[in-house]
Amino acid sequence: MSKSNFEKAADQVNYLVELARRKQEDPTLTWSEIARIYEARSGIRLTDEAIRSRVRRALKSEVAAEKPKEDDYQRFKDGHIEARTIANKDFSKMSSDEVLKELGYDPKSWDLSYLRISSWEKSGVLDSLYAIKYKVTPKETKEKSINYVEAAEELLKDFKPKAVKYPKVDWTENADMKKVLLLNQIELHLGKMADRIENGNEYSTEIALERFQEIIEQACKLAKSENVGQAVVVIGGDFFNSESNGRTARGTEIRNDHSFKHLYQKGLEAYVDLLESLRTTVPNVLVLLCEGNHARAMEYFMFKTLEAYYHDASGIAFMKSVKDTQGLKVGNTALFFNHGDADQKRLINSIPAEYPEIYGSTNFRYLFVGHFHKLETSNTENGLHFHRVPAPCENDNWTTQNRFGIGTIPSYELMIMHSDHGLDTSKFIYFN
Ligand SMILES: [Mn+2]
Repeated sequence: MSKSNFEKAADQVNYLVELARRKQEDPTLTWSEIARIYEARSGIRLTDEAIRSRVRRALKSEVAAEKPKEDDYQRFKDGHIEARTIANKDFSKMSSDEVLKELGYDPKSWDLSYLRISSWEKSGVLDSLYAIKYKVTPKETKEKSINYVEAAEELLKDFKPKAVKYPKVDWTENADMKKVLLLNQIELHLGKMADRIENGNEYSTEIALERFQEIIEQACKLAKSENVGQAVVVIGGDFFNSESNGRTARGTEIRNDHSFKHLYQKGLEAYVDLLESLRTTVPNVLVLLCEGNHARAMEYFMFKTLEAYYHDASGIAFMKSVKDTQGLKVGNTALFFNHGDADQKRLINSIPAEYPEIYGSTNFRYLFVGHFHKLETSNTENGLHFHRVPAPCENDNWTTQNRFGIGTIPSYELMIMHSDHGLDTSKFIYFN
């Protein structure tokens, strides 16, 4: 058997479980389509039957791993028990006494005070299983006199102040505020599709979103291991493949695999995932806009939607400027951003004119661009590092026909910039 692209066996199991979830969400998805999605990720071609049995095995192992642990059984001072378990019978059709017997309690001594049943049947490929949460109370405790202090404690134990929108942020106290994790423009081209038969590459919204998740994971891992105190997230850079009318910002017709509503929704969810993950890892997150040339309006709207979503959240800020070329000063380091589709020489020369204060008060200066989907880095004479970021997306028919980027490995570069001395760490994520 050929070697799979998965680093760990657990990654493969998780991916198979994810495929089961997709099949459940979209029953029109056939097993041979799932086999193709799996092949794109793993590099292994399987028959319909083989992928089906792998998914079934993965689901079984997941259920086994999630069976109740010791913590899921709790006996309280007053004798009542709260627990969770998994059953292969549908308790909803039974009487309380029958449920108690099934759970191993004598109905003469116990009352069933609470029961919640949720179906575990995930994909139709596994026999029905049910997650059971229950509370049983011993009969004799009812006659005991009431301890009001305990009763009050019991009442208040689940009391929580009004639900807050944002989760608790826990980062290390000693985060290094001089280190800035930079998530540059992500040329994801969400909606772009490439077909293996047509041009040798497989790309879809699903694959794009998987790659985006990988970027989130690697970014948080790097932020933790390097103890970074700040993060800069650049939104734009052809994150979307086209405007809502199915054309690029300049009018070129584009073929997408989903409608703009679907893509906007998925894109927005992906960025909320990213920002939530970063916000709980890094004390200060700054988000800025640097639009690409494919979906300028869609990217602007997404930036504004996220800004509104986070308007009263702590630890996250949105840059007021929405200019095409952005400038940011972090101590002795200057960060400039542009999509990179304008004339390169004019772009480089324009930076000190547009941002004289930032340019004149820093020693380490970087201009980050995207656009050509390949890594390019050079040091200009007047001390501005020009850096073109690579793209995590695949070539589609148009780029293949026009011979752009053939043989380029899709990738994304994570960087840590230091406020004293510029580029500190660079880590590449390769997708292939
Ligand atoms: Mn692009």
